Amino acid sequence: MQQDKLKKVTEVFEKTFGNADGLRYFAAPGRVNLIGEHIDYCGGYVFPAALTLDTVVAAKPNGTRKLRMAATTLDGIYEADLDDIDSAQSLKWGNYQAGVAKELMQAGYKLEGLDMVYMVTVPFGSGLSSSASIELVTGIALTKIFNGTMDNIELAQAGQRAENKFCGVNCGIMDQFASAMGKEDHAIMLNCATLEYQYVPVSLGDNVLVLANTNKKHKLGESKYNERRAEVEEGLKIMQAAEIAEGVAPGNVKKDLCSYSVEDFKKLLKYIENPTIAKRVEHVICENARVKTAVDTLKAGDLNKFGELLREANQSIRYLYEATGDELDAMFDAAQGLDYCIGSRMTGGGFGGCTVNIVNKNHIEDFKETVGKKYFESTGNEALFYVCEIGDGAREIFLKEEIAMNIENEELDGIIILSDEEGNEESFEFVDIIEYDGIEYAVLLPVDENDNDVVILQVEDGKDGEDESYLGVEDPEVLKKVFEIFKERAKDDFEFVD
Ligand code: GAF
Repeated sequence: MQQDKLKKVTEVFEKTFGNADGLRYFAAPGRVNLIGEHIDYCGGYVFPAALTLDTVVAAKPNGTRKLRMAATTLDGIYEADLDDIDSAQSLKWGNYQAGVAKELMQAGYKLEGLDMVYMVTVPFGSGLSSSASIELVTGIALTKIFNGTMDNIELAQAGQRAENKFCGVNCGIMDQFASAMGKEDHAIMLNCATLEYQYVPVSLGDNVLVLANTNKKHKLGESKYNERRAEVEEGLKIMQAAEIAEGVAPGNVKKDLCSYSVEDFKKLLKYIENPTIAKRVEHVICENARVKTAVDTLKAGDLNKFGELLREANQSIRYLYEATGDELDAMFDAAQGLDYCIGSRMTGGGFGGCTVNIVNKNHIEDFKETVGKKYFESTGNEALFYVCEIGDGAREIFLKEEIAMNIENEELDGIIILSDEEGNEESFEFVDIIEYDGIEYAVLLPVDENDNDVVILQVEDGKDGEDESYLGVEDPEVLKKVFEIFKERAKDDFEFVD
């Protein structure tokens, strides 16, 4: 639960930096990519979703010129001097944050020193973008605290630049975009050439997504990631030269590998002499086409076909792009032939990390046991499994606090008079109880027809015979969600105006 994470970062903040008054809290998620691998840097379509595994930060200005960073799972404080930010490049932990700070300063932000405590629940090196979640949470904390105006897409771009320039990983935009723009229960179909995107509900019927972690750490900088990028850049040059050889004017050649269709590829393949480059190009162009089909298939609810496309995508990244490795291959193989798993593929940068699997919800334990056992037999490694929940993108989070109020009717029915801190009273009518995320919320509508205020209160069960109590809800995300559920339920009884 998010509230537990806030409690934890607050405790560590107090121990590490002292007084926690005025702390602000931010969160940014990791991501799973459902399909469209290694094509974000080729102008392709990708289909990631944000996870509820995330990085949460508690932050507060410290009156110095230093970013002082601690983490709930690390000892010590890591410092980055805003006036000598490049020296933070050598930090073992904290360099992603410093890279983002540098990008923001270059964009004109007047940053000041900040004390920050991080809690990262995205497993490191698992291919689930812990680094993007750290970049985005740092970006949103710095911009919100120092009165910034960057929107989440600009923050994603700043995060990507930080990773490319400061941390030396030549990644595309997918991970940062998913972390910035994720939406609960939806995946994002993103055109990486234009950054146009659409949210697509991940409706899997009786199935859930299960992530299977190989426990083989994938570290992009040390992997063959940059080598693959260089290979596809060479592939693009060859395709462009091939177009010219076929009579296209030099100014009219395509700018991205993903602008070529599968038919273009078949026609121009004869110009690619190096078989390795030919395989890389084939993966990129066919994967891009596959994403579009997969998204249509998911929208149409054909889950078996969607699962089939996931398997195809895995084999493409395995045999054509060669970005998996023994552990990921063993994990994928272990999930084949199980009638309760209709799709499986590696996800993320590869060379270790996780597979994502579509598993019947009544067979999650069978899946873990069978796949874990087979994987152990092949590799000698223990697998880890997470049932994947799709959450929201980078945001500030607010502590729930008791608001000043006076509920005349303890039972919460009939007319309820609420008064604010100034003693102004208003009459509300209790109309519904909504359950969201395991918590009950009471919805109150104003009695006065000219008043548009809606009150949403969290219902706390009374302990030891005490009456239940009602708390104000400050988290705007929760208020939005509860109100949406209420609107949907009450649409026949009330007229809602925007
Ligand atoms: C990593 C990179 F960071 C992404 O940009 C993307 O290229 C991915 O690998 C492969 O699809 O996560």
